Amino acid sequence: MTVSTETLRLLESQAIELPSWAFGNSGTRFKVFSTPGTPRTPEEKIADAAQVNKFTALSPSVAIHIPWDKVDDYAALGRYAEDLGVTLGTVNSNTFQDDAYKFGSLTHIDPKVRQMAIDHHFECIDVMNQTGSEDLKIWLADGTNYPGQGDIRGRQDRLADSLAAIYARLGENQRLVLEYKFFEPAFYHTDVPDWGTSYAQVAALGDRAMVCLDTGHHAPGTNIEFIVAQLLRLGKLGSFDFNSRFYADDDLIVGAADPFQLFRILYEVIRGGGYGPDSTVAFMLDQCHNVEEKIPGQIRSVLNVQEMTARALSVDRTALTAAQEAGDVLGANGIMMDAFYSDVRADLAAWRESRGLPADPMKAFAASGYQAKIAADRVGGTQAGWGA
Ligand code: LRH
Ligand code: MN
Ligand code: MN
Repeated sequence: MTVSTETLRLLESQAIELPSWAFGNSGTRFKVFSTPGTPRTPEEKIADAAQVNKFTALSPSVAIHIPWDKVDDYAALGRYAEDLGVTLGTVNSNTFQDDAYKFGSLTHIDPKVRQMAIDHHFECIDVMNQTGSEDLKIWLADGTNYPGQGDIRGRQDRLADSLAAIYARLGENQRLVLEYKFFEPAFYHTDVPDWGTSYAQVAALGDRAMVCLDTGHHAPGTNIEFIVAQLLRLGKLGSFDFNSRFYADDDLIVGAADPFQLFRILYEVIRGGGYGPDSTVAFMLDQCHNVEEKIPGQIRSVLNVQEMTARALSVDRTALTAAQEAGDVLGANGIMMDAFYSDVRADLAAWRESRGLPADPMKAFAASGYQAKIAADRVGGTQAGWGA
């Protein structure tokens, strides 16, 4: 047996939130391919997300994006989710699709546009109050394309003011998580480009403001696990948006492009106290499935996180510390690599079965007939796209 009983015990409570938008059709700026059975409503997205949890017991909550998941009655949407065995999690704001935000949202030079963006966040907080969601996630498309286009410093000051207004509206059990991204859609400068800016902005707000780290939002070659270690050290790592990338913000299946990077990140999460029942770090996926099937794409993703967490938990930390203290460079590296190369799949399959879950959730979902059923049932209406 490769996986220890202690590791299995620690895996029991693992929870990875799914993004509702992963179940809609998505693509590149060249083409969006549609898939039979793609959800047409927020309810159908949640029903698909519930399938992932049914076969893996790994994803008990679903993140929503407003207005993509706009409904009349959010409390009813929450009850609908609960009937399917999941809850509604993070509420994501969206200030990147309205014409009014062409030159920015929370940073906009015009106070009327800024207020409109702040009001949108107030609306998101109202949604959270109805769904019982604890996290408001803010990602801004704000930025400029050309040097001189905007006053970089002034935009930072306006961002601070806008965030303070939003933060003041949060309830006692609610948090604000600020996501950073170094480019796109703006190409010269982005107003929250890196963890340092996000940290500076949230640190000024208070204890319930944290940083969200999306693994696809860094320049190639960035040492992401170092950022994880630093944010945990500072008590400011709020949440992850997991995905993987080869080139830019590819939003591919987590662990697909660079499994070793995922291992290193999860090791630092565990090392820094960011994993387990006492941690407040929220694990989420932020992915799009352009050419692969969406529900199996999400199942594969949560299993990748589970497998890599098992490997990261199995690092012999006592031996590693001893090797580090002795200056044993190759010994220390060997301990990390031993854990990374350990194949945990058979042990995890047996463990799943012992808990009444399918040994192979991918196979079990394929055999369930759900995909064929939704393809037959969901005819008419407009399929949800990346977003709505
Ligand atoms: C921005 C982002 C952010 C959005 C999501 C749809 O690239 O990662 O988290 O909310 O994509
Ligand atoms: Mn993201
Ligand atoms: Mn992204």
